[in-house]
Parts: sequence; C-alpha cells; structure tokens
Amino acid sequence: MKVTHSDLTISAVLPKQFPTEGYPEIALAGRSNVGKSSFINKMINRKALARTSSKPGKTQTLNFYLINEFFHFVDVPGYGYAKVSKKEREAWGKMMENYFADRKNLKATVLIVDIRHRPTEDDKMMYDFLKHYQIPVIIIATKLDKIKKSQVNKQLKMIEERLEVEKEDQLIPFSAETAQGKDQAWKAIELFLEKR
Ligand SMILES: Nc1nc2c(ncn2[C@@H]2O[C@H](COP(=O)(O)OP(=O)(O)OP(=O)(O)O)[C@@H](O)[C@H]2O)c(=O)[nH]1
Ligand SMILES: [Mg+2]
Repeated sequence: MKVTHSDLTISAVLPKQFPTEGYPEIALAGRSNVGKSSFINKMINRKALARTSSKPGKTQTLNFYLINEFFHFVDVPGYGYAKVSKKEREAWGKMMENYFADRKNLKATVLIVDIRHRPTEDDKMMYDFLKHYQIPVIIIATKLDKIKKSQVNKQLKMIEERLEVEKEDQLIPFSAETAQGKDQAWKAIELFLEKR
C-alpha cells in the first residue's frame, strides 16, 4: 500500500470514545518497548506520527491512526513492563478486553516480538488471547537489524515453536531501521483489509 495520508483520529480509553465511522482496523500488540509504534511509523513513512521512546510505557491509550482514509492502525500500550502497579495493570487489562473482545471493525492484529529474544510468558498469553477471540494474527519479529543474517532462520524457528504459531498465521522478520520485511508486512495486512 502506498500511504499518502495518515492522521491521528483519537486517543481513546473507553469504548464510547472508539471511532464509529466503521473503518476496518489493524491493531498492534506486544511487549512494552518492543517496537509497536516504530512499526506503524515505518509502514506509513512517518518519522514520529506514532510516538516512540527508548523508555517503556510511552503509549498509554488506544491510538487510532487513519491511513489513506481507508483503515485505522490502532496502537496499544505494551505489556510486561515491571514498573507498573497492580492497579495500572488491571486498568490495562480492562482496556484491552474492552477493545479486543468485541470489536467488529478489527480485521487482524499485528503481534510484535523481538527477533533476538525468546517470547515471554506474556507474549504467549497475548497470542493465545487473540486466538481465543478468533482474531487473525500477523506475527512480526522486529529488530532484524540487530542480529546476524546467519541467525535469522534459527530465531524465527525458536519463536514459532515458543508461541506454537498456528498454520494460518504468518511470521515475518522486520526492521523499523532498515524497512526489511515492509513489503511482506503490507501484503499480509492487505489480505485482511480486503476481507470485508
Ligand atoms: N534497532 C532497532 N530499534 C528499534 C526497532 N524498532 C523499534 N526500535 C527502538 O525500540 C525502542 C522502542 O520503540 P517503540 O516503537 O516506542 O516501542 P513500543 O512497542 O511502541 O513501546 P510502548 O509504547 O512503550 O509499548 C525505540 O528506541 C525504537 O527506536 C528496530 O526495528 N530496530
Ligand atoms: Mg508505543
């Protein structure tokens, strides 16, 4: 997809704030600081439309970015950041449940993992949560620029085994630094946007 337009529609917390125009949605999910917002920016050729940070916990709300007046990327706060109170974690869980459990517009979720690391228990829970709600998942193994070429296949296999990735779900190596994997990621996303 050639992106010519991108804009923040709304930062939402409560369901009543979610957009009502009916655009299809592709949501992001992943550990705090893994690179969700960077993924969006690279896909839409914007340096900083989605706010990123080297400190975890940058994204705190559900941010709906309208792309080409055609669909929304929904950036979500990450999980697994240790310095979060029980209360904050509960609020996060409630917000996620509110969105993922019953969102008709949601066509697929891009689950971002770090290609360098074994997916965490939280990653596995997130994947299982999405499968439970029968939400199609595209898994992006990001920060590809941080490992040697010779390591890529081994890491992908490890991730696939750890998450017990189901046959219908794609696993795509990606880098927000070099844009590797960008075309393949767009192809995967477009497939779900056409299913309307
Ligand atoms: N080298 C490299 N760095 C990356 C890549 N993607 C993201 N980063 C860096 O990782 C850090 C976190 O990126 P974000 O996009 O803010 O992560 P996030 O998942 O949105 O984080 P939260 O909003 O806190 O959940 C930033 O310093 C990015 O520059 C990548 O592909 N390669
Ligand atoms: Mg973010």
